[in-house]
Amino acid sequence: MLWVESERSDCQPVKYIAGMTSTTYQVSGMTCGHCANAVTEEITAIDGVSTVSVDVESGQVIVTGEATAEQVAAAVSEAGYAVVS
Ligand SMILES: [Cu+2]
Repeated sequence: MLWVESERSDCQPVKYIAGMTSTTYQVSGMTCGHCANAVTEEITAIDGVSTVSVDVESGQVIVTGEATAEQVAAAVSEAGYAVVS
């Protein structure tokens, strides 16, 4: 019979690595790779942003880092597009 460790530990799954929270935004108006690049560049320029992932077809922009929704919306409109949600 196997002995199974049942002792409780303080270990917990790491859900959030500090500064690495990712948020998904819905952006309207992007139609091609150029649009995606423009949005990516503007959002990447925000302090605290680690990665930006843009899916042109779905309009989804996934931002990893500490940017606020306001900062992302401002960056997206700077690029010429709009955050829908
Ligand atoms: Cu385009």
